[in-house]
Amino acid sequence: MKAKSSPKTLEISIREIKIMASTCKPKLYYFNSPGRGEPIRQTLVYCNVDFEDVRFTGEEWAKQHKDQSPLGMSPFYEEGELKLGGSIAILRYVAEKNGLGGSNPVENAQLESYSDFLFDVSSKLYGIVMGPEDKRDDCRKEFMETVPKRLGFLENQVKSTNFLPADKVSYADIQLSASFHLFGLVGLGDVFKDCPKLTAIADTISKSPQLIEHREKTLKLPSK
Ligand SMILES: N[C@@H](CCC(=O)N[C@@H](CS)C(=O)NCC(=O)O)C(=O)O
Repeated sequence: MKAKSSPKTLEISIREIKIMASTCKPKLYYFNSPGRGEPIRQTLVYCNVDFEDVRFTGEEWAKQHKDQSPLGMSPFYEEGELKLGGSIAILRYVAEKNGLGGSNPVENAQLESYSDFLFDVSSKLYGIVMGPEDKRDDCRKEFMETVPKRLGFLENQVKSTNFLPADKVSYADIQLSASFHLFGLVGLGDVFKDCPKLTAIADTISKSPQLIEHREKTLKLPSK
């Protein structure tokens, strides 16, 4: 019979994983498109984290990466022995590690809810840029009809603070700024026109020199 690990052994191995995770160059795996990977990329870039931005095609995903990912989905993240799947979990992890998480359980919960909201809203872009050609105009129309109202709810969440949801930059602000930039790139920036507070946050984040460089280098206007 195999010997069970003692609590002490377990404790050491968890500590070792933590040490390895803190010293290894992280790798973020996602398709060569913005999608659910982009807020994580931009958070890492904003925090000047030296990471490997592993990008692939659909074919490469199926052949090489799907089985390598912890939950069979993309994005996924590696840092030493740590393998993490799920875009919100990865985003939250890299943000907390780099000082962009919440300061207490309430802020943590608020951040996660805003992050989830922003992933949902941004997913409405897929039909417009990647859907069947003959359906794209309808998707665009639906986007313009529904997204401004949804963003209005988030706008109302920004009370007297400068950022989401407090006075210091968080990963939800980076994600907001990434969406704001992307919507603008595909000619949908008008959805923010009645959201002055969200626009101000996005503008502040977008001034980061490393984000400007990353966006210029990696985000191209999708061809129609
Ligand atoms: N809830 C997951 C959803 C991930 C997801 O749907 N990923 C898609 C790409 S955006 C994917 O991996 N598709 C390929 C597959 O399922 O094999 C997350 O947020 O990470």
